[in-house]
Amino acid sequence: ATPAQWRSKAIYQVLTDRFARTDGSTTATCNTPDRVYCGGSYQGIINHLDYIQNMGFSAIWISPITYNIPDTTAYGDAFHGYWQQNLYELNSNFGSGSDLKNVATALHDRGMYLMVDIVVNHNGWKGNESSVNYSSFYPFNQESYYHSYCAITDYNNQDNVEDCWLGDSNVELVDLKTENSTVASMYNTWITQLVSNYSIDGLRVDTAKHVDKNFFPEFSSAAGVFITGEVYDGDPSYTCPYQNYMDSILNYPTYYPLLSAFQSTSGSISDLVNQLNTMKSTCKDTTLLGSFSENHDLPRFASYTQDISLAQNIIAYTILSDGIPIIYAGQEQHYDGGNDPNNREATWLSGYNTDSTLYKHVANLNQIRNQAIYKDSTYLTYQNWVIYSDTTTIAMRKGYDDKQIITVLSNKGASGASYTQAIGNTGWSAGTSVVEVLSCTTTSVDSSGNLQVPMASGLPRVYYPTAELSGSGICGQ
Ligand code: ABC
Ligand code: CA
Repeated sequence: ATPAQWRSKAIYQVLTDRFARTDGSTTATCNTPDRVYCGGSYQGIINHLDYIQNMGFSAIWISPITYNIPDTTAYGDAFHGYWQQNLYELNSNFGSGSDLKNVATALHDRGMYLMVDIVVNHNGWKGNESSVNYSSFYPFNQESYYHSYCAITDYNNQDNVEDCWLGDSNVELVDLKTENSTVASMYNTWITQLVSNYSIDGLRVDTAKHVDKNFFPEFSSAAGVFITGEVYDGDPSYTCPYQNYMDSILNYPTYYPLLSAFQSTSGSISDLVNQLNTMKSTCKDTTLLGSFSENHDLPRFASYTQDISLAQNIIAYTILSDGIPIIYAGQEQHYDGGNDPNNREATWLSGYNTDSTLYKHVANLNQIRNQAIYKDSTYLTYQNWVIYSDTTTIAMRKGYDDKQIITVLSNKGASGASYTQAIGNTGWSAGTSVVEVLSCTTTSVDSSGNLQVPMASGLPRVYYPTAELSGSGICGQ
């Protein structure tokens, strides 16, 4: 699928090993510090697509599918999939090739997309750099395909970041010469086949900042589908240029001020506002970036604060700002694991609770976004802008006249007071009837053109025109 097609999607991220088991168990042990395979599978994903789709998602991102280090290392098993060894074989822990094809078919039958995580920077090796047996890798089975050993020691030196190795003596991430034309063309051949064999709609490229930028244009055309790259860096001037080499990147620069703004009741809203504007002026197209507030490498939001209102606000920002929203499995259950490996909890242990506060919240937010897209697809390319902010509030508009969503967020937290916040610049004229879709309250824009927003308990408020809701099922319309 193309970038334009992906722009309208909302992605649910799963580590295949941790989302759902074939046997449907909701009690099977998965002790995250053990870092072992817990039994999640492709068939498990297929069996739980209702859980995902009923939350409003239209795509899933699964962890890497290829053959990995087969044995247990000092960092446990390769359950996450990032220790690839053979590009042309699958990791059988998750099921067979036909199971994987069935995932794509099941998704496509629902109009949903499949995004697969891939690794082109390295192969995984159990042990230190001098013990690597290059002939055990495939197809990169000779030392000459790889950079000679050096550890990444200086993230300010891009040559060091690209040419040296990630990992350590427990598990080395043996670094490919992606700048070499033979290596690049072998990767291109592989990705063309992989996308075709498994009917893949999009790719998440791991460790993109460790690969030379010039590798990506040809690789992207060989893939023929949308690509979002993991450029793990908070600086827009470092990160945004990657969008000139691939369709999209994960929005790490927004992640940090977004987390800071909402992780406590004293977080800085102005830093978030500034970064929103910086991203618009620095990145080629913010409406294609992957927006997230959690992933498998970061501490869960609830590990910083258990405040449920703050969690609802950061999720509302993630889904209703520019870009393709990504929610990491377990976020909807308010999971609170800290750093890797604690942030990789099994989703099944929640019992897939569809009554949880955040499950319903994510569903409501995806539903209003999907409605706005359905009513006017240019909603997606309209760039979100800040119409009001103060030390605890950020209000944003996204969407053209009369089809816009107005989002009002607060970091006052669940014990925040009740008060009325007047918001101007909504684009709505006096008397326009709008619905606050999270509480299903109908209100009218006041005679001076302001929206009088009843704030309470630090909850987010999301407004959409009443006239555009009919037939949607939203708030009983
Ligand atoms: C294993 C163990 C861990 C143990 C570790 C040493 O080894 O499980 O418990 O601590 C996979 C597995 C991991 C595994 C690693 C290594 O492999 O999932 O469990 O850890 O064996 C991607 C994936 C990630 C994956 C890999 C490797 C890459 O999403 O899941 O890990 O294929 C770097 C990479 C990034 C990578 C990330 C984990 O590490 O660039 O691709 N993610 C700075 C650097 C970043 C760096 C980050 C974290 O630190 O700039 O490049 O990411 O180390 C901001 C700055 C940022 C800065 C952050 C911290 O602060 O702007 O630049 O990031 O303000
Ligand atoms: Ca590299």
